[in-house]
Amino acid sequence: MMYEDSICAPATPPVNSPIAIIRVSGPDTFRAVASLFSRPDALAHRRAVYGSILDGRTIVDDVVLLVYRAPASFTGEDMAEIFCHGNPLIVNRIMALLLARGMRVAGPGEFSSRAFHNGKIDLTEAEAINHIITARGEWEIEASVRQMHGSLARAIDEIRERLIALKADIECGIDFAEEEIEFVSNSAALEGLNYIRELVEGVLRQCRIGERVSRGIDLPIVGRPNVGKSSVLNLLLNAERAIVSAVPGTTRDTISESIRIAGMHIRLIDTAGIDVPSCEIEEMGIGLSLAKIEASSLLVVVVDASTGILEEDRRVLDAAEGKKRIVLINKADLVDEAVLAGLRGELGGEGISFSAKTGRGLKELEAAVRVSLSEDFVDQKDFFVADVRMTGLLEEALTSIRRAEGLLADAGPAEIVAFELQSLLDTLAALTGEVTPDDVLNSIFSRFCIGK
Ligand SMILES: Nc1nc2c(ncn2[C@@H]2O[C@H](COP(=O)(O)OP(=O)(O)OP(=O)(O)O)[C@@H](O)[C@H]2O)c(=O)[nH]1
Ligand SMILES: [Mg+2]
Repeated sequence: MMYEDSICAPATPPVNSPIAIIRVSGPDTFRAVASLFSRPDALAHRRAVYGSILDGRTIVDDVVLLVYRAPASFTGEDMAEIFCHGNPLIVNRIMALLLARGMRVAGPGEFSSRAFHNGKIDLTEAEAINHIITARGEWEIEASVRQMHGSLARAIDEIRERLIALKADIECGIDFAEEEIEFVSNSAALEGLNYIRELVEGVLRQCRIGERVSRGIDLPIVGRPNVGKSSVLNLLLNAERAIVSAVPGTTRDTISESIRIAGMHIRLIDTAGIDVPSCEIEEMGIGLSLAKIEASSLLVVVVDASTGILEEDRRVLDAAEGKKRIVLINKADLVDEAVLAGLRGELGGEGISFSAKTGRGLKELEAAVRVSLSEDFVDQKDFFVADVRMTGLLEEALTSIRRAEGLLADAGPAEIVAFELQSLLDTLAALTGEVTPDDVLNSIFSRFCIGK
């Protein structure tokens, strides 16, 4: 698609910084930048040229100007990048000069949208680029970079190729129906389709993992009242985030904060102590705590070394049964080593001697979190970053595969099977954006930053 208008936008935030970048894209790019640059003749494809931006005879700033000739640019159009000094006043002034030359300020994601329409990237790659910018953990960045290089696009391609071949086989059977030659047996077709379903399920699973990773892994800190849960949270955050007091039942609501452990974005959740409630508010808080235990796959259970393991602690440990849990024997500073060893024995050898007061055990806790997470994610580091639209389409694809499987199993008419496979192909095409309505595309790209 050729766009007739040209767009420009700062690609860096409006703050004082050493350098800021202004991007320009569209057919008027070269004419516009050449007209405000001191060395227009030096400009050449992908060559960084040092010179001045001029407003008439006034020098606005000295910059490095880089131009890209279509189609060898991010958007696939003629493009320029102006590297000026990072003062928003300078950026605004250069922007004004560009606007005076007939450019328009780009909307959010408009550069990426042009790259998409010009066939430079598909939607899975566009999504990945956006994720590289917003990711909050190294793993997410790694996966996003792979996807920008086409990991998800290739996975979908493989599925489509198999599907096209299968559909062709089935259609062949339709064409030659009178001749009573069976081109593909129902059972062979079913087998082929089963395999395709497994591939789609695999992609969906990898997208779900990506979703979990980018949302952040929930890590609730649970336990009986007053064992030091809020103190543990504060220690991990290195901030006085939650109220700590000697009064049991201090925390009544859940408090969540983000941290990073082992390259993963984690949402630590402080919870109300689990006990027999003495009022309605406490009861609600305890309800929330139990819900957090239920919803999480990994938990930190805190017990109090100075009081020992009580009946209430057992109840919490039981509620966490079947979950991965890290037990902290907190307030280790108040007891001696023999007591700690005894408590660990009572817990069946489990438990890290911990003190939210002295920081003892912090390294072990982080290591334990790291180990649990890598057990969960080690084989799955190659997840995909997908938005709800993509996971929705994958679910739709699965439904349609199951329908086709049912038809094949019942030896249904080949025409209907082929029809079902075609609708499946259309769904897959929507994933990469080949057949995606404009309003959907607009809403996708509007989530991107301006200048991206
Ligand atoms: N000596 C010592 N005291 C601690 C330690 N951790 C917490 N405390 C004290 O234990 C008391 C309870 O701490 P909190 O962090 O409020 O406990 P909590 O589990 O969040 O309590 P609730 O919110 O009421 O369920 C406070 O007086 C803390 O100062 C520790 O490691 N050593
Ligand atoms: Mg608390």
